[in-house]
Amino acid sequence: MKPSFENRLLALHTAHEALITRPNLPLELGNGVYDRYRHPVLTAAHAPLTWRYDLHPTTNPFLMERLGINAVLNAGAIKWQGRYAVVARVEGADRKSFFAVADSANGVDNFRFWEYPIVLPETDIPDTNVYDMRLTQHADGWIYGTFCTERRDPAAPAADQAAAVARCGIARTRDLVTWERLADLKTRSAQQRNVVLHPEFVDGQYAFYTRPQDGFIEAGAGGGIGFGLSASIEQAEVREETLLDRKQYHTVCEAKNGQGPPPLKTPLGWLHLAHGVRNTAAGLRYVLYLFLTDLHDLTRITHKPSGYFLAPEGEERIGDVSNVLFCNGWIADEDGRVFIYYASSDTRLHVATTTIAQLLDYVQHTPADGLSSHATAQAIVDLIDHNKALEAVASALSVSAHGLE
Ligand code: M1P
Repeated sequence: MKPSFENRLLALHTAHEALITRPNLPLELGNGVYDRYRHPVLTAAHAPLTWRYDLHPTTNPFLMERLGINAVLNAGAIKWQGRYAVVARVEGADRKSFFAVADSANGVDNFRFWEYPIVLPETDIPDTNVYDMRLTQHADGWIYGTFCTERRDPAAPAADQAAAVARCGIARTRDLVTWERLADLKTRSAQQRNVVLHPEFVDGQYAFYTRPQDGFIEAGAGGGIGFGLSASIEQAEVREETLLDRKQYHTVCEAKNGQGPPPLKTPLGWLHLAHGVRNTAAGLRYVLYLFLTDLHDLTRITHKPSGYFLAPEGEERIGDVSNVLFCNGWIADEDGRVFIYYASSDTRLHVATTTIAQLLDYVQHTPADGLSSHATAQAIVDLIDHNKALEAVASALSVSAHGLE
């Protein structure tokens, strides 16, 4: 027998609450750099029932889902009123993404969406799709969101309904509820994605990490993560971009790369998290990597470990766009703990936790990419020899300790 409307509503509500309040524990052992967690922190199923269902028996007697949610992914993040808040990219079944705030007391579980999603104001040229907001608590007192705004390419022929133009949209808020939309960022590049506002003024100007690209998918001649200044934020314009981190042959960012969240200021420099992309027979593979830039010369990389820091594992490998990790939000607590919010395969959002001390150790002491198989094998030989030297010291110490007995 079909359950009554009331019973089905109760069952839906019970399942939703159980999902949202499910504890999330770190996976055992880990790699010493960060801890992964057992469950994602946000999925499509976390979207409130009120967003998806008409809950009135007269207008929805079957209690069917009216507005499906397809995925919850790439989220900006910020510590907000003592809680861990993310502005997630929520993608409807209709393929349109929008932003919505969810927060949690401990940063690893019990994330709950706020009652309403954000209805972002538009510019004179309405966005078709907006996504991947980076949140920057700026020295000027505002919280800025920089995100990708996508519109159909006006030059594309009618037969081509896939060609799009991606630009950087900018909005600001003081409470994560009311947002003021500013003009889109102007740069020389035909397209921009993954644009991030630096949290401090640089030479009295607003500073942006950019990712110039020729086409909608291909970065093309846009050689990597760029950096540039703008006198205004209301009419932001970066006239000159300096390449900060280039894409490079046979590395994890051979095809393209992009800045993740705003960098974290540490005593040793600005700590950056970025994504690197390479092409494979199975399609693009997105992984996350770290690097450190000089505290004063923001375009100078001082440390860059080889390879990836975080790559898709297990169920993370599978989703709407498989083999993808993407991160545009992290939170550093005053006690040094760091919460990294990363999405897997354009489908769900996870957390990994670590500390500034671990991340700095990782960036300082992981060898840089030697750019050849020979160099990689040699780095392992060096590590083995280092460990053998320690063994020799340990056994010498043990011999002399026994000798003293
Ligand atoms: O599908 C993977 C990612 O692709 C784009 O990132 P990038 O511009 O670096 O290629 C974005 O659409 C991102 O949202 C998505 O996760």
